[in-house]
Amino acid sequence: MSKPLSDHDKKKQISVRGLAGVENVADLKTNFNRHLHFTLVKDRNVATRRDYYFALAHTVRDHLVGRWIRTQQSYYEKDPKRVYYVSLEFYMGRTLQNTMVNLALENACDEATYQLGLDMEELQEMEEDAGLGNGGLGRLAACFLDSMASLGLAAYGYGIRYEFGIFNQKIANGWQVEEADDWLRYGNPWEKARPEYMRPVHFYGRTEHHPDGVKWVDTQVVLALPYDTPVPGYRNNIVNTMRLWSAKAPCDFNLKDFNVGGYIQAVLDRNLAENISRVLYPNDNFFEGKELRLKQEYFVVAATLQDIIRRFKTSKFGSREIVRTDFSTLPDKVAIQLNDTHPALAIPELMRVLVDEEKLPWEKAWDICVKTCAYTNHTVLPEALERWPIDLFQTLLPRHLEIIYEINRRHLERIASLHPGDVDRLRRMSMIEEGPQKKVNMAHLCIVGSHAVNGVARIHSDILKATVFKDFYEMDPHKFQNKTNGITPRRWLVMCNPGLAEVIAERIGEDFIRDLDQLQKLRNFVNDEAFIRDVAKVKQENKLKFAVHLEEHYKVKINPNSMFDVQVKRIHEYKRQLLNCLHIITFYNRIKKEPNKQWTPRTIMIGGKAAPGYHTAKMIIRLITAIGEVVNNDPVVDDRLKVIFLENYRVTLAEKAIPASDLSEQISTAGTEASGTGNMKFMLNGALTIGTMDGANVEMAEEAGEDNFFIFGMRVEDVEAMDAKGYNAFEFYNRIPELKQAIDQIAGGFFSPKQPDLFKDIVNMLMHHDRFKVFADYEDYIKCQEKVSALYKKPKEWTKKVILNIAGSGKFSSDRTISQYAHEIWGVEPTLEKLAAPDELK
Ligand code: D6G
Repeated sequence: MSKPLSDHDKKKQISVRGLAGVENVADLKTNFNRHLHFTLVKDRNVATRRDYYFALAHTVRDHLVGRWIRTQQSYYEKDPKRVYYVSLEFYMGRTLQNTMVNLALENACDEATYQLGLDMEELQEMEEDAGLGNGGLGRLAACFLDSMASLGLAAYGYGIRYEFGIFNQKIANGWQVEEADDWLRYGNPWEKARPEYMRPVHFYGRTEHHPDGVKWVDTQVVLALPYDTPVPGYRNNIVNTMRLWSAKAPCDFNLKDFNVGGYIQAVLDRNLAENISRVLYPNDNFFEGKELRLKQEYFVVAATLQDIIRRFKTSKFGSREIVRTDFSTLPDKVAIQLNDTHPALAIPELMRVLVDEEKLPWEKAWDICVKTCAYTNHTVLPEALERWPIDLFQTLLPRHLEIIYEINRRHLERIASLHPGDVDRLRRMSMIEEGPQKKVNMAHLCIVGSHAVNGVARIHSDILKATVFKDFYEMDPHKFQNKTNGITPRRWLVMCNPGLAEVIAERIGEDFIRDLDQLQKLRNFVNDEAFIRDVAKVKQENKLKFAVHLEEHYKVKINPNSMFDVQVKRIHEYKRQLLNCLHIITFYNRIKKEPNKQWTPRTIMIGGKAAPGYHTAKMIIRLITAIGEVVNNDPVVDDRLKVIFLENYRVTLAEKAIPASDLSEQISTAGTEASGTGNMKFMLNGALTIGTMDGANVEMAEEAGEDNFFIFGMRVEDVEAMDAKGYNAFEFYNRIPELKQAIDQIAGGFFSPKQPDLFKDIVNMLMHHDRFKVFADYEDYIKCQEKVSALYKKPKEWTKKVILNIAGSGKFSSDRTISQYAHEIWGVEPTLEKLAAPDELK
């Protein structure tokens, strides 16, 4: 009998990890040692594990450089239409493994580090996540960058280089505690500062109206310093740029005025200007009208537009130089995509540049602006919509406020001519909201200033047209589109689940990695015993690996044969982690009532961050940990139910948890989750979904077949009907004994014996003012969970449904999403052609 393969040998056999040619490995080892010596200034006697990570990162980075320079030069040579994806968030996670995957270097690096006596996975664990995002919106931007590079688009991501990303979540005595995310402490090997491209950004001041135009004067200047990060396409030699701006005070900051003796104070005050890029606002789906946030939003837009216009005006490569002065061709050369309203100021800023600086007539500038910009809406929750107080605008951006007023004046004039006398419509559609505090409605500004407005899943785009943006849809129906979100199969399959990628590749080849629709071919294997076995085996291996991580981390004994039932996403009332809690309690009570019944064991995991100022979300975390304390220590339950709160959920933890999950919880109230993208990651990685007909779940069920999807709960129409009638939590509480029991336990201190009224706010909310109608879906959810448990008892049937889900997940590749943006909004052509490898790599 041959001896079992080591982990290292197993990995080597995986073809999707790239070839480990001997020359390649020898070069990698040489370069690794060279970087350890010259870049890290260490040798093997003193090097730490982190030094080795950095040496490997620099070794891999070297392979990007030639391709990066070449790609960017080709854009100057060929002068294609460029796409600018502007976003306040880019939730990138780690970069090393992703780079190795896209450059086919993974096996070679693994072999090289192995020969050097190092464990590559351990080195990878040293990399900090680039956590410059809150959740779905920021991760979507990161997936889009991967797809845009993989599809050969001349695209850029533009955002802010926050010194502190999303906070690190610690759980102390069951409560969330925030820690600052000092991700740059040890340096970032993936970025390149470009001080030579620094740009000024103006704030405050006042406007002067002269016969020859408007001047914005007496402003305060902050410099925007760009840091470039390479974005490699999947094995096509293309490397695009993500450019993040960092705020820098000018050298004469605060020193110009009569401040004799104020030199030291002036230098200390540089912090004030540089605070602009200090920290990411940690709100998901929630608007907080803080001045510093408005500064961030203008900062990224003003710096980015200067770059866009510079590239538009001159395209210089060697002796060839294109100089453009006619701005009417701007929309032929530039597409600007606004990731939510956060970069909405791009619209008035572009108008300011075209009218005040380039001296274009208003009408012409407006036509260019609308043709260039497009807006993606990410939510219909009213508390998330940006509505900035006029006073803030007036002080910080006086010229932009004037421009918005003028845009609005013309907009209202048009409405008035279409609907004479309809004053209420004018009020509803205005960009300026009257009231005790006047506000600018940024969504209205975006719709009017863009040629395309899209939602992020079919149901969401339909809701936009029918409700929040109904008036706008009636006026300009041609603007409204849908672009169902997607995820990159490189990170979310090949990288995080190589075992599954490999068993798929063995059946249908590797082309599915660039063309995910090919997963459909797996339908042919749904009755193939060997394939069913392989898929189930990979899942079991992933679960065992994750169980080790959990046992180390949480000191709980995990039953690896239990169903891994996972809900990971930001903590939010509308996402209804509380409904999950009610199922846990119900399941617990049932086990206690009939301890000898054959229950399907579950390990239920919930993870996610609560915005630091969101009281209810923090209490939900406390409730989950409290339930865990009782359930996990109850000997009657034993290993049939465990409840784990996954601490510090982030991109890197998702990459470990999702491939190990059996059941994906996507249980928001219908009509509230715009799309979701976590849902897609689970589907692609072989979990079944229990979910409501909300967001992209609707299309996922359609692709997988409703028989292979656990759908429950109210549809949007039912929610609307209930709203019309009035939702009454007591009806459900009084009618459903198990629901009553669960609520009474929470309210009576069963899970918080030392502090019986700990959860009074949550209970009060659920009983009296629950906007998201948790109780109304309780009964159907519990019944649906019973079906899930029954199916899990039949492993083969379960895995067949898993296969049909994987086979149906091709639609949810961000390559499909980006191709649709390219054709239907940007007017550019995606390609799977490869760029020639740079000379040194031939
Ligand atoms: C990246 C790579 C570098 C290139 C630069 C171009 O930093 O090789 O020269 O982008 O920047 P722009 O001229 O397009 O701003």
